[in-house]
Amino acid sequence: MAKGFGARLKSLFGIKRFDESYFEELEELLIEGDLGSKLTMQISDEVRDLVRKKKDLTTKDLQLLVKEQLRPMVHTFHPAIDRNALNVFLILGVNGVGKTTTIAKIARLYKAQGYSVTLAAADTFRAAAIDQLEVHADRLGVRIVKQESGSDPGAVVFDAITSARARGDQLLLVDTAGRMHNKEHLVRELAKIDKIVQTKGVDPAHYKKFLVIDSTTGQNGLSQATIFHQAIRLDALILSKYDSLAKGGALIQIGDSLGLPISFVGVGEKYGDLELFEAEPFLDSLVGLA
Ligand SMILES: Nc1nc2c(ncn2[C@@H]2O[C@H](COP(=O)(O)OP(=O)(O)OP(=O)(O)O)[C@@H](O)[C@H]2O)c(=O)[nH]1
Ligand SMILES: [Mg+2]
Repeated sequence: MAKGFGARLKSLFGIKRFDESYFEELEELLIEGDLGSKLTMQISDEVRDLVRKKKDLTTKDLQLLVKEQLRPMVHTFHPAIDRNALNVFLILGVNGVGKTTTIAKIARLYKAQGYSVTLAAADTFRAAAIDQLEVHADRLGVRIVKQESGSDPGAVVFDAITSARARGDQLLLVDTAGRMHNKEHLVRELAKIDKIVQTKGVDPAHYKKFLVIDSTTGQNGLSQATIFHQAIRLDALILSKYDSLAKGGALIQIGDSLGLPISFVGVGEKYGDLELFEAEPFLDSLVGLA
């Protein structure tokens, strides 16, 4: 959903001629906004209802109505870190979505809160991926555990957990590959990493799996997310590149279809460009209220 969606919704709501073409235009806009046909019809029906019931309907009444329809579909998860244990965050996503950048941002966030953070370079598929993570680790002053490119990502994670524990670290952020020879290979690798974290006895309460979704991805984001969720039960989503043309409707659909909350939002390329996800401002900007 382009940023213009809220503005277009608002201008459509400014029209007071509620004839059939009005509802056609509304439905078209909602579909284009990636809200899906079911939700589109639901919202359109609610608007029809409100138009019948309420005289002197304002633009704001209509924006609030759409927001109320969307609210039950948006959930928030702000991960808490147990200072007395090793917490492991696995960061997943297809290539280029912003995994490595997001890891650096999360590392900075928790380091600033006084936690000791280590990065694990488990994207061993691409040589440059390890170097990229190392550059971030150096700049941020956090430790990195790595092996040679092409080595087994599971072995990197195994070592990283062992050494992070030995040092008494509180947060281990695991970078993973988004690209593999094929989908089956990727799914197998991820399942293996997941198994190793469990075998190492990391308490499920301290182990969270995040899928990074590029906010400019439309409908195919849902099929991507479904593959990851099936391979390795996800805990939450991270929206990256929300400063670009965000597809808000698609993001709502992904979260709702998979029953996943949203944790963080990336709003730029700098380390400080990470926000905790909040439903209210997200929904306000979506319907043009903010
Ligand atoms: N504008 C903007 N750009 C971002 C954001 N997050 C990441 N990027 C950019 O997206 C590009 C890809 O980011 P990476 O962190 O390398 O993505 P990745 O998922 O690790 O990529 P692979 O390792 O190749 O799979 C980089 O140019 C980042 O600067 C964001 O929140 N906003
Ligand atoms: Mg990367």
